[in-house]
Amino acid sequence: MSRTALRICPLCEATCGLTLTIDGTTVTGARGDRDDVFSKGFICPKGASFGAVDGDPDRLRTPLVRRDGELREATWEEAFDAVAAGIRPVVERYGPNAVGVVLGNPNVHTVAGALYPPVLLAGLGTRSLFTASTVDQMPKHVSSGLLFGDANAIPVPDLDHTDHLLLIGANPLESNGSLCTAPDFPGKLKALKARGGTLTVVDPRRTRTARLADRHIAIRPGADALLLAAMAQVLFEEGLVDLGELTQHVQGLDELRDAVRDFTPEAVAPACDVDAALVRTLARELAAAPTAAVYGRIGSCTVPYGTLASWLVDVLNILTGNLDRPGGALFPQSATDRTPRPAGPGHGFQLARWHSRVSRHPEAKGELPLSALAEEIDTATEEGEPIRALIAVAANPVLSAPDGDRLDKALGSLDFMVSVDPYLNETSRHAHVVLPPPPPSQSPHHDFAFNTLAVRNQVRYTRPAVPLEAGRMAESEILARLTLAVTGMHGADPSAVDDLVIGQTLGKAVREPHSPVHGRDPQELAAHLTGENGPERRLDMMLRLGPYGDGFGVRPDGLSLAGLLEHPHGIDLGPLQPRLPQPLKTRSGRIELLPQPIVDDLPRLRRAREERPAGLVLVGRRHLRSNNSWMHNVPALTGGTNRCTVHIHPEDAERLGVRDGSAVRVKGAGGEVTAPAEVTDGVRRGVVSLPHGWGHDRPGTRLSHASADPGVNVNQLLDGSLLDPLSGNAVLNGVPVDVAPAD
Ligand SMILES: Nc1nc2c(c(=O)[nH]1)N[C@H]1C(S)=C(S)[C@@H](COP(=O)(O)OP(=O)(O)OC[C@H]3O[C@@H](n4cnc5c(=O)[nH]c(N)nc54)[C@H](O)[C@@H]3O)O[C@H]1N2
Ligand SMILES: Nc1nc2c(c(=O)[nH]1)N[C@H]1C(S)=C(S)[C@@H](COP(=O)(O)OP(=O)(O)OC[C@H]3O[C@@H](n4cnc5c(=O)[nH]c(N)nc54)[C@H](O)[C@@H]3O)O[C@H]1N2
Ligand code: SF4
Ligand SMILES: [Mo]
Repeated sequence: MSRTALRICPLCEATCGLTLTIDGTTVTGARGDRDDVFSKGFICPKGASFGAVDGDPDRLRTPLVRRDGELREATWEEAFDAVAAGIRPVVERYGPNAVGVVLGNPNVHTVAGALYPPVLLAGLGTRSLFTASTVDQMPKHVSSGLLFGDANAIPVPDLDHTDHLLLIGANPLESNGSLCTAPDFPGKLKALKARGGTLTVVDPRRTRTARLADRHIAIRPGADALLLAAMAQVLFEEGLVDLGELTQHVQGLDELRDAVRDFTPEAVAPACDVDAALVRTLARELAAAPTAAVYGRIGSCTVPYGTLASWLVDVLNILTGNLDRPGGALFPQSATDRTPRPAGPGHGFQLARWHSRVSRHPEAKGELPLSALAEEIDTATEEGEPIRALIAVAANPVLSAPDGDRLDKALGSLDFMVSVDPYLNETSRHAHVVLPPPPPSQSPHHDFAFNTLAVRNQVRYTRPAVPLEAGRMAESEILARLTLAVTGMHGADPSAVDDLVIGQTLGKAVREPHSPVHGRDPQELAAHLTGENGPERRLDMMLRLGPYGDGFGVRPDGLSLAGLLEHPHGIDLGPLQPRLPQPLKTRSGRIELLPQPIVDDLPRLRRAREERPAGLVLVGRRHLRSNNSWMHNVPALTGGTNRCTVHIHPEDAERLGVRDGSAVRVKGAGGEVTAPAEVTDGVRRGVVSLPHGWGHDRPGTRLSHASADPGVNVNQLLDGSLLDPLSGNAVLNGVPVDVAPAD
């Protein structure tokens, strides 16, 4: 007998609602949920393969514990005993910084990943935190921190209403969007064009997104900050700056005008390889559009000037009056956001409060660069202890971070490592304990992170579609028990972690004058919480305290978990609305247009006007049926055009004697790899492209399909030394490489 169940898709940032078909406890089908308030039936090939991803026979079913050098199946009790015995002595002997924590991308796609790592970090007190953010969007956090005083206040392009979208270094037709949660991003771009709007794409590759555009600019990789600075310069020079409603909220306009004065289109054109006249046209089009949004993603962040480019994206939105207005770029208001405080000056955003031990990289948002993880493990200094134990949650840095070979070796040298991961892969194979979460069908879902980045305010929650299989442990419980084990409370009831957070959060809320529960008794409030378990009670609390919440009875029509459960397809909370000045947390209480760290970094960009790469440079790419490093084990999602090949322009191929399909050797500062060439004019001259997340040929993994067609690890070409200095973000694009036929 088959049945259906609803499940929000966790496989990318679009968060589509799925209707799963379930036979017994097996997911046998997935289709788009047409009644989903947000995704309205959209699904992509990855979502359609939910059953295959969920039911992969290589997923681990029980914990693994290393004994006599080998990972063997163990009970949960044995596994957590081993974690406590492995981590505590390191903390006690060398201090908390000797324990590293690595948080990978899927943490933003799970309830557990949103709710527990913050408690684990607070309890452990380590500064050795590394996450996927520093191989991704950290530059955007830093620019938002500097401009708005809040690293998480990221404006989102109003896709449904804008008249003009300037899209930089993003390929949503393959990625389905990022830092812009929009189910059916492709459909939204087509709708933009259908209503007479225009789409401009800046990308060194002629991507599927670029082919949809009215204008595609094949910029030289890494030069976007120059292009954007020149557009700002043109807006000032031609009197096109018009802040509109924003004027009252902005400071530093005159200083900004001076700062960009020497980034003329003529001065940047050679480095960008974009015509000066075209730069002027882009600026004029942006200013002339009734509404417009500039949006930048991976190609604008994972480059040497990532923070400057991310800052300039919002500078252009501000200079054209498009920030915080419908059709422009707005700040979403999520249902689990904290109760909005009244507008006014805040604490501001600080960088470099501490530094990494070996290369003295500044922290950003409490994190150190993932690029520095290997050296923080393998290099002794007088500054302090190296990392001797590691906690990795949903992370595969051996493939996703620069110089995987060095990290691979470093992980092998640790005193102790624990991985929370469903697979035995390139990273978790080094663990002493592997704690496998259940597959997504057995897990609840709510998008704590992506609702703060969504193009429409809405809220949805799905309970597990399939009951927890015997012997499985919910990922929330795994992370709660892990938290207890590493903070010296091994064996305590895992609900203690949730009770602690609930007690602290409510205790704080009742003291805040602007909170709907101001002055009430936290214990009385806690007794009102509903839900079947700790995570549900915490979701209930956040919804009720949040901007749409019932305020624990103050607004009877407001949101609560019970109310949300009555709407299995979600609740629509309306289009994005202007919110300024409320989101601002700068010390001035205004948007600080030209913050000092940006001023200090601009000379570097000035020098970049003279830079021209001598040889080829490398960029990445994503395939619609991929997801970073962990979906190559699903046969339904591999093969066809989803291959680990080197894209190279026909003219470069001919000059180098590279034939289509032949093997080419690509060499970078960190090493070399050999992969088949695909000669295509889909990349511009001077640029080659390899996808990331491949290289599944290391021994000791359990990835039967992926290891049969392993591909190569593009990140081996990097040595980890190239970073965006303000954010510590790895430079993954625009990296110099040598290319030659392999024979
Ligand atoms: N060259 C190059 N490198 C890149 C990029 C690039 O564009 N170019 N992109 C970068 C970006 S944007 C990112 S986000 C990073 C991603 O890099 P990582 O953060 O390492 O993420 P993934 O590669 O997705 O690997 C995720 C891990 O989580 C596990 N996992 C899957 N589902 C779950 C789950 O539900 N729970 C738990 N606990 N674990 C789970 C997987 O088995 C895998 O081991 O890669 C970066 N690396
Ligand atoms: N199918 C699929 N979807 C995914 C993922 C996946 O692996 N596969 N990963 C998810 C994750 S973790 C993320 S962060 C998002 C990323 O989402 P996107 O940013 O949309 O991802 P990409 O497809 O890598 O697009 C980046 C584009 O930047 C271009 N580029 C490279 N260098 C430069 C440059 O210097 N300047 C400019 N202007 N462009 C440049 C590349 O050619 C590429 O087309 O995707 C998410 N969705
Ligand atoms: S677009 Fe993303 S969220 Fe939607 S079905 Fe595909 S993978 Fe899932
Ligand atoms: Mo990412």
